[in-house]
Amino acid sequence: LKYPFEVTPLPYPSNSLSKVIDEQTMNLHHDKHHQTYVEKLNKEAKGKKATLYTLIKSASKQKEALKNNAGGHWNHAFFWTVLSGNEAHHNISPSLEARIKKDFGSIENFKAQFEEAGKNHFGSGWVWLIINARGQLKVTTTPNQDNPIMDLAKSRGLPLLGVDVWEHAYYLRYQNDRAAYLKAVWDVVNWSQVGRYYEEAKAKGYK
Ligand code: MN3
Repeated sequence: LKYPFEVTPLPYPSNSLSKVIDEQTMNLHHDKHHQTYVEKLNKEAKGKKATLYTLIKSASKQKEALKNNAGGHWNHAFFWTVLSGNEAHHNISPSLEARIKKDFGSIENFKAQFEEAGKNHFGSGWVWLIINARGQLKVTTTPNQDNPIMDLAKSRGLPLLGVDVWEHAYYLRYQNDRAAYLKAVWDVVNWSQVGRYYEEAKAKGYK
């Protein structure tokens, strides 16, 4: 992805996650919030030839506004792909399940750690499942629109799953109850896609 950047349509109807995330939230989130990050990113990135991934990876060298909006674009584009209302996408692949059990003890422990990290993250940000350069799965959070690919992240690696914990992601239905949103979101995680990101990361040497 390079300048000019654009928001692609959601990969599913905006009401298809409604058992967990209501249609209005999805429409506002995709059509307004994500769109605004992309518009601001295009102002900041005008004339630059670098890919979105390169801009993000070198975040510490970028202007604050470019970093924030590049992260906003990457994070949201990623987020849409790791959600699905389709039950055919809700099973964890055997290889990823085995890895999660190895690194977290059990799926339940992993989910509890992920929810706890997201709940305790102060202010706006994201909670992630990443695979780091040593091939370990880790749960981490990032502030604002930072992400674990950025060179300035406290815990770096490739994201396999990311959940937006900005209030705009959950406020209409869950109000201030971020914990309830995080507990509910498992019902719409696209584990098929998360499993593909895991296989892609292994193919890149993260194992
Ligand atoms: Mn958001």
